[in-house]
Amino acid sequence: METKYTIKKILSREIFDSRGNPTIETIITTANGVSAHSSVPSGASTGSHEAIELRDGGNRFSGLGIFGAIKNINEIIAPIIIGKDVRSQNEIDQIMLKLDGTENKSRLGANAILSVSLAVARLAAKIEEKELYEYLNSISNLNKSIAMPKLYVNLINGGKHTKSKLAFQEYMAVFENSEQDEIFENIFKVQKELREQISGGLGDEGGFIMNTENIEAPLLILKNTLIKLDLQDKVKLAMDVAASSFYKDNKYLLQEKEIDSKELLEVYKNLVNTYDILSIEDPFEENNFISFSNITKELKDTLIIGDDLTVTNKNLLAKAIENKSITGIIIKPNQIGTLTEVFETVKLAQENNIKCIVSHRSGETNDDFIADLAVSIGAYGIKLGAMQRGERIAKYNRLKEINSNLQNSLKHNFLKGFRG
Ligand code: 2PG
Ligand code: MG
Repeated sequence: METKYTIKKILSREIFDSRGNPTIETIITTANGVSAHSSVPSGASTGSHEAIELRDGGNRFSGLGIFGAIKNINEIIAPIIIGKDVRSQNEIDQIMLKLDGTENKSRLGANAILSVSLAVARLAAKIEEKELYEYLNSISNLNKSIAMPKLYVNLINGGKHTKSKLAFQEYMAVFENSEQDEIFENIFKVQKELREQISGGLGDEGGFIMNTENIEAPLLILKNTLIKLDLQDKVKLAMDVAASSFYKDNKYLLQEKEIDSKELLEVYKNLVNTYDILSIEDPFEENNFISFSNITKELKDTLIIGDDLTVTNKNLLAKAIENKSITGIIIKPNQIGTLTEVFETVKLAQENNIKCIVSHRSGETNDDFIADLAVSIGAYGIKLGAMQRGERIAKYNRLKEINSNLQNSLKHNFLKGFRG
């Protein structure tokens, strides 16, 4: 029997991401004519164990076309999913996993599958008249309540996100999760100050480009800026080194020198001694669980975060837990391909006290799903780039909106309680 929850139509089309590359937008409509959309992002420094992003190859858009993935949605996924109840997230995700039938989603494409998975969730929330973060929390099967994450603001871009010689990919300032209005103003102040000091343009994630290969220079400028603005007690620093991108033949190429993992560990120890570094992401190349364990053991006060190491995959996370390789994990839906699997990975992380940091990709759309996702799982943090490019701003603005919703409902609950 058809109800207001019955999926009636699924339509995908080509749109462009923030690098101007083709990506997918999917719009799903129910029997009563309500629809919701989603679109998928794309990485530049992708982990080699990520689920496959299906691209057409050939000449069109230098091979980056996604007509094949769109065809898979419209001709293979849609006929099976149409008629399902939009609230059956798990069932729909499982059907797509079965239809694909591969380990890494190479048949249908993780980009195709994810766009359907996320649009289904957004549509169900809409019909249930719930905020997306509330709905996600209710289906996530996690023991965490909703909460605002710390903001990881990527202020200086290097690595594969620029053409500069800076090997480390991201230098972030981490703003604590209290007093959101003050936080947004502090981000504004820091960016304004950096704009005065750095003459380069902006990288893929909206952070400034510094004309240097000195990996310490960004930390120094950030430290001095925070001191100048009297924010040194409220803001910590963090890095995504993305070490696989400067690793070759067992060596890391840093500032024109080849070093091994032991020497690289010494580099990190020195930096942590000099700067207030809260976390280091991907300090070693993506297959080296042992070097990750060594740094986790040595730098007890610094979070060691897996991204390319774990690629939001629960089996790789289990391996990282077994080896005590990390204390934090990056959660990127498009690394794994379905919302159900995202929740499974988050669950395993939370059960093992591994901090979750939800993250955008360097190639983004204006879709703000990850803001709701981060709040829904009570994530420790969220990575959204700098607060100065439209596709990043979309997510900051959604977080701001969620924050005022939460504050209003707190007030509301307080008043209700007060009135008895
Ligand atoms: C990362 C991401 C996002 P990309 O390495 O964490 O910052 O970059 O999307 O290019 O993989
Ligand atoms: Mg990373």
